[in-house]
Amino acid sequence: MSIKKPAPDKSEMAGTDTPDRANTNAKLDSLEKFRSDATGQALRTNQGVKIADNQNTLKAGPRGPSLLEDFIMREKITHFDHERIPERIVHARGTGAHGFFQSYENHAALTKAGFLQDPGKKTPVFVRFSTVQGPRGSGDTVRDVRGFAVKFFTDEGNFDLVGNNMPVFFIQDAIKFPDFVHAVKPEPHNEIPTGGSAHDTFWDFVSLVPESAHMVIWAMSDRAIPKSLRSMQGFGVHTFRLINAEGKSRFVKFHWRPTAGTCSLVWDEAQKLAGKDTDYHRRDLWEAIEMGDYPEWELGVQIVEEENEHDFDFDILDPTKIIPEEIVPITPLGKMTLNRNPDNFFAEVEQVAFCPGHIVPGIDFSNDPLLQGRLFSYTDTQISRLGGPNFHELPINRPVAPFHNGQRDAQHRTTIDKGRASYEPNSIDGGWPKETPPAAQDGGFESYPERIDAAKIRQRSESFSDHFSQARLFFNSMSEHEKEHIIAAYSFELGKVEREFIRAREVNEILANIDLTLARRVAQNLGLPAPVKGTVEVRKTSLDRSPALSQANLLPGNIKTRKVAILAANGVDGAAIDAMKKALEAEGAHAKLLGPTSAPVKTADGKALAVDASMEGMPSIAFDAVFVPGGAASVTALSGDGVALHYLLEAYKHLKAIALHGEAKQLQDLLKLDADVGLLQGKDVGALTKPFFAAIGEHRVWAREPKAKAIPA
Ligand code: HDE
Repeated sequence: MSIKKPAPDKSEMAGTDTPDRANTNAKLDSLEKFRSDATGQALRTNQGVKIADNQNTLKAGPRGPSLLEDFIMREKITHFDHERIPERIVHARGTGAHGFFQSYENHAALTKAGFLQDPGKKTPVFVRFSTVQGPRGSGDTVRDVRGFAVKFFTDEGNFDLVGNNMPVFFIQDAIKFPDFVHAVKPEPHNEIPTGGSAHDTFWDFVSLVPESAHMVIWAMSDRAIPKSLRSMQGFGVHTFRLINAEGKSRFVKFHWRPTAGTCSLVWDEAQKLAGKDTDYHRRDLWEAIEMGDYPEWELGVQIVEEENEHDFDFDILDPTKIIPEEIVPITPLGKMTLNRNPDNFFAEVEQVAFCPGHIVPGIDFSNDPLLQGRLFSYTDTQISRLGGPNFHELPINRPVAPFHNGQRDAQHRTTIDKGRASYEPNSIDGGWPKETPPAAQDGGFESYPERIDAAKIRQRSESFSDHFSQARLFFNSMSEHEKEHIIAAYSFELGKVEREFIRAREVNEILANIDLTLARRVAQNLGLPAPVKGTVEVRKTSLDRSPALSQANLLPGNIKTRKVAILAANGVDGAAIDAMKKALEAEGAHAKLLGPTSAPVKTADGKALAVDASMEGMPSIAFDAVFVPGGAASVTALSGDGVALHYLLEAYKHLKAIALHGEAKQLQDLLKLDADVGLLQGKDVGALTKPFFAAIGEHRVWAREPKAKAIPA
């Protein structure tokens, strides 16, 4: 007996829905925001042929072999077999969003770049954030540098600002990049570790390469575990040039400053999140945009006049150096807002192709040897990653400015070029397309005519030789808790290094040259002898501290978009929930009601409240703060619920603000937690909100940290 294709479920056929099913479908329909273009369309092959049966391969009889002639099955499987493309060699894990950039004013005095001139103009952008070390599927919250790549679709062509969330880099010359990346990537014999630098090859390399010292201390700081992609600064890293219509060039460093402030996770939280929610950063960005909490960054530049190029005690071409903001303040240029999630991750986030060489008239490169090498690398890598030189035709990469030239053919060409002249000059197509002299209105790109008079030589400039002063400046500029985190991070990472000589080299030849206390504390944690002095002489520099480097000074002064968990069980005080929710909403913050399970909880006065999730489903690590409303029965239930107690202990350990209302004070006694500026209790929700919100606004209760260490992880 042959087995027939099952008859379609009648309830799925239009017009035959049961009333219940029809209701559910209508509801799901109205929820579906990411609708396919194929809605209402017949299933067809890539050749446009309608498909009658998508369930069964063509076979010689119901139990017989499959037939090669089944072009429908072969087309489908062949396409599937080739669905993956090579992931990025670095920055493979990432996510992206669309938005726009708007200039604050006309910056024509600084640059002729059009998108920085008309304040009324909204230039579309696409941003991709990434980690560096891990593969596509690795965790978001690992200790790593974050990529911060912005594509501006300007009327004069694409400008890519391909930066990071740290202002310096590990190496000074591009020729060292493959060595650095081989050292930091998972080790070649066993492909371990995924998404981290706590392993021998990384520390072997950086302990042998002192120019990495400054970047490594940034990577051991809280900057490497950002709270969200929305709370990261971005940096162009290299020195660039801005050039105005008169041809005047100035050196600049690009900065992105999030209006939501800059802050980080704590280490235990970051590690747990990497397991409990691999997509934590990706999800946060996605949800913020869906909710209308559009993330914003201010773009600014530090400007150095040409004649002041050599005025610093470092070389502005050296990518391992910052220009401290206290020496050259940031001039704000405009604001970027991200307001639209991608429609398709692969087509947009995966296929977007950035390149520092994508610049527009009014912007130019400096001679930073790392930047110079990058100008070659990015286009080259896209050719193997995206399968040929036509990646600029992919929708996410296409400039809004039209492109016409004599480039033709190659893999994946989608433009149908017309005409016979694919060369220039020509006379048979009227000479088109033609060059535009730079001096003309909307003139063509012109490189800055920098005078070069030098020997062809392989040599590092002597002005690049101070590797420790700025690492020391960074450490000295940290608040006490940030310093402790840095010591803990070096100790953790080096503790994972198997070879003791590598640990010792990092401590004695790198850390001891940055700061002896740092070196000694790390040595102590590793059981190594304390270094007595550094191996290189300390250089005198013009600045000892740069407060702009400490995240303690970078908070926004509000609690906008912060997330608060409300823990409740049956018998909860419903009015307290309402009051807290209202107060949070008024500040632009968000609350989620969590119960022991996903079932609704009953208030003391008998109302059923739908919960957003169970406490297990949305752990404390996904929130900035916790509120426990009163209600005797609810608090008694939570007191006997291990998940609820762990919730509070964990939030306490991660230094989050906790407000206990009414009877919920019992939980503090039960868990033996000392009240502090962020662990508050009170009978009146109205009175609780002020100190509670102030504590949330401080991001974390740093003063609690020594005590929190005693709480089991
Ligand atoms: Fe990259 N880098 N990089 N890099 N980089 C890549 O290009 C490279 C460097 C950065 O979201 C690759 O398309 C070299 C500094 C970001 O798609 C590759 C050198 C900075 C992204 C490449 C550097 C960056 C990349 C891999 C040393 C901060 C992700 C895939 C000379 C200013 C872009 C790709 C995205 C990606 C090469 C150093 C930022 C291989 C040779 C410094 C944000 O071309």
